[in-house]
Amino acid sequence: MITDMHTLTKSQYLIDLEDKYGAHNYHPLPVVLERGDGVFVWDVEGKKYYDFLAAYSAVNQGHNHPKITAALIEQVQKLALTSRAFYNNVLGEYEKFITEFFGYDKVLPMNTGAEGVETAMKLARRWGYEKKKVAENAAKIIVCENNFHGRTISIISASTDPDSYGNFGPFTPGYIKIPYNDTSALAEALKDKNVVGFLVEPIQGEAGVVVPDEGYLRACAEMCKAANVLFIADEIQSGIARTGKMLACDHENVKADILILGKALSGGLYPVSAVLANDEIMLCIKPGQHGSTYGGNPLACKVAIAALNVVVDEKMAENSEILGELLRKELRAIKSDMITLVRGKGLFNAIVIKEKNGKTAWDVCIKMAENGLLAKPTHGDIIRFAPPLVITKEQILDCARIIRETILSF
Ligand code: IF1
Repeated sequence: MITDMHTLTKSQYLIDLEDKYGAHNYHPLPVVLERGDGVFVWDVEGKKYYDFLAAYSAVNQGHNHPKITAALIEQVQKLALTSRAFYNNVLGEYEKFITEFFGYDKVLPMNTGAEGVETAMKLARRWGYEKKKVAENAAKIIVCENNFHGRTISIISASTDPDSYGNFGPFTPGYIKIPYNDTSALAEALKDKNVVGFLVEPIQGEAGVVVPDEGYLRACAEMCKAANVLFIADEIQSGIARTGKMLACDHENVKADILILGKALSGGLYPVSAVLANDEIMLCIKPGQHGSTYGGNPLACKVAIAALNVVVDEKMAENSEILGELLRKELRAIKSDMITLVRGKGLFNAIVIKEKNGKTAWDVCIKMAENGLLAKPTHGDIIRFAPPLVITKEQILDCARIIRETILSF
């Protein structure tokens, strides 16, 4: 029953609207946001919060970054969408910019991260048939347990999380699932001559910011090369300066054969994803064999150029590196048996919470929200901390104080 707005708080009224008229595919924290600016967001009651989730690392550049919004506003008043039936004056410039930015021959532009992952998988299979001469429909892709690559049927077919794949069968075949951070398991899987690709998150985000051992990515890349298998990096969440380098793979000087970007590629202003690869792989897809209505639209291109430029101009990777170290030091100094683990790289961090007096990670997030900091649990006991990369040292220390005071209040 929707009571009129006057008898309920505005937040509750809007929560009730979503409950009645929206699919129940999320369980959000009971906070109704209305405005964002940089590291801050405000709810409909005017309460101000630090945003420590940054839309799962889509808002690395801070909410409504002026240079990205300016690029969006300027282009939207000229030409937003042509489809790829025709050329336009922006796409080629963007393609040149982003391929030179990351060092690849070509880019295939898409919109959401999942579309980028699907595109990468199609490229790997096509390369497998045309270049590696794998028998038709026999191509396999190695993935890691506890991965998260998106929500489409073929992507959840690669998932080991029942919440992702449960009751959505039948599933797409052609995956080999191995433990993450385990090079011997990869070596074993690479013996299968039908393997065309190894799809991996350089740091597993949804799993709870799981950082693999030093050298894991380099070893995997070398093993894939030796086995003539494509190393496919899903940097949709770990990329764009989140971990203290432009790409998480940069920490080990690994260059993926196929690089998948999304989220902060647009700074949260517009859905933009991209798949980058060299000609030997990219040219396996011919005209009319893949695409999307909005893929590579002029608006997305201008937003992405601005979003990448501000990351470099404002040294966001360096800031992420330095302040990530500081945040972990502050979190590790909290004297509480509720925090059993602090882990991360750059400003991509998580803490593991041990239930105390019946209080869980969810209760901690509710209390942090009351204290002015927004974060959300993943997999029950893990709280991800991923603020916009424009955050300052003073703000990080203020946030660490809020987290500390909240934890110690239980
Ligand atoms: C939700 C998770 C994070 C991603 C990686 C591909 C995608 C994602 C490494 C797909 C998307 C989002 C999806 C969103 C919440 C969020 C999420 F909790 F779902 F798993 F960040 F960890 N690869 N992650 O993290 O990109 O299609 O969403 O643009 O589905 O709840 P997308």
